[in-house]
Amino acid sequence: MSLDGFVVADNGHASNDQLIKATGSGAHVAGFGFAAADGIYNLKLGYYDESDGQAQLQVLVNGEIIDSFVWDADAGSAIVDSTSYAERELTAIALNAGDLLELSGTPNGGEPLRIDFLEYVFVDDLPVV
Ligand SMILES: [Ca+2]
Ligand SMILES: [Ca+2]
Repeated sequence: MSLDGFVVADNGHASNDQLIKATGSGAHVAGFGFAAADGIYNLKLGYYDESDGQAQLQVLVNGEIIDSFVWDADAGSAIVDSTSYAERELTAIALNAGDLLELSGTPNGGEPLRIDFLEYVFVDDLPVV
């Protein structure tokens, strides 16, 4: 995984006790190569929608934006804990081995884009063309 502006931080609330967060203002990108088999996948992003900011995040595949959303639920606390934890699901995403997946976002206020995980679940084979 390449982290441009993100750092890995230890936090007991996160899975594996680790998460990534932005280190400053402006755009940040975390990217990694998709290493599993070609197919249709559902993606699930675990992150922390804190109450003291409205960060913005895009999910890209090979540079194409497939999702963009603002962290404006602000339902939980202003820090990382179980009340600020949120999930975003993207369904039926076609992925090929070697695709570049990127999380590109801008922190806001006291919300530094704390992301716990991005997982993918195989749904189906790619359609035959
Ligand atoms: Ca928020
Ligand atoms: Ca905060």
